[in-house]
Amino acid sequence: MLKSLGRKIKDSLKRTRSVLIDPLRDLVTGRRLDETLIKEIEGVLLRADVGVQATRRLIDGLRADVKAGKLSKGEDAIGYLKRSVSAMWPPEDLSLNYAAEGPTVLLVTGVNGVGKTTTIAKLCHALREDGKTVLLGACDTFRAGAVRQLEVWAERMGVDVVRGQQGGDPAAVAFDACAAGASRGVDIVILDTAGRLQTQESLMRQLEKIAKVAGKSIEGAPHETLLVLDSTSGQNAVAQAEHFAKAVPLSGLVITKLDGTAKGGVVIAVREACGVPVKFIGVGETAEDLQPFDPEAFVEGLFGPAAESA
Ligand SMILES: Nc1nc2c(ncn2[C@@H]2O[C@H](COP(=O)(O)OP(=O)(O)OP(=O)(O)O)[C@@H](O)[C@H]2O)c(=O)[nH]1
Ligand SMILES: [Mg+2]
Repeated sequence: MLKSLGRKIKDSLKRTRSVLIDPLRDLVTGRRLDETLIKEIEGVLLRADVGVQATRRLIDGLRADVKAGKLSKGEDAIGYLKRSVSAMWPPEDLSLNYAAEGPTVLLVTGVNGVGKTTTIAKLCHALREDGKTVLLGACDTFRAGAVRQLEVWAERMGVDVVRGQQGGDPAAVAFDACAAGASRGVDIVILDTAGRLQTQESLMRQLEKIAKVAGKSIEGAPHETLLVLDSTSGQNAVAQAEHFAKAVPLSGLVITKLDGTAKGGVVIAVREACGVPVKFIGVGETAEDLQPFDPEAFVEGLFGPAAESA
């Protein structure tokens, strides 16, 4: 499902490149890789939202390689960063985890406005292109207009939505959606949920309940619990990933809005902070603007030479 398009990824990282690789190149060109330069590189990484933890590890490694005589020119730092960031994603399966039998249930969560519903529409689009049948569960019974928003996408895509009462129990909608998915024999059930802050205890418990109830309806569900993070929120996204991962077992992350931000370095920060794999990235507002996370294309997009303007 979904082919990674290096150019689309690179294009979406344009603004991030302007605070990361562009200033790095300006800094290192023709200079010796000494402590002054290392400190300046550290400053660029921090400003580009790579995060304190990842930056520290990368800079310590850089310093060690310089001490060991492996690197000496300023330009060497770029190759080092590219290699070290690549090594953060050893080969792992980043595709969706499908149920062995019966519908696969995807639970989508995250804080308010990060792009959950839009991501569901994009996933739905990609799955439909793949010939899969999809049913949506409108478990955001909280926000007025949330169900309608999902229904508008669903109509465009030609898929059905299971809904409940406004203000009703979202877990009940999850149960009904899974049950309907099983009885209709659909391939995928995707559950949309209301935005919740990671610090809202009762809402985090509600999320646990939604997951549990889905599992009562379909064995092994949810087969994927995807946390959606908005890249424009920078280091706050890291805190969200850490907190949600403690509340529910997450199987994947979706990092949205990379197209409009200079904070794409946050993908590195999130990776360093929690082991949950980034499975998809959002690179725009239309149904086609979802990309599978491709570490190689991502690192090339961040640190590689500029895209040709074709
Ligand atoms: N540029 C850009 N905008 C996006 C992306 N993903 C989502 N958006 C926009 O972000 C806004 C919020 O998206 P929603 O999908 O409603 O977010 P949500 O998490 O469901 O919001 P709540 O249900 O209110 O918590 C919308 O205007 C989307 O068009 C993306 O990858 N890129
Ligand atoms: Mg929503």
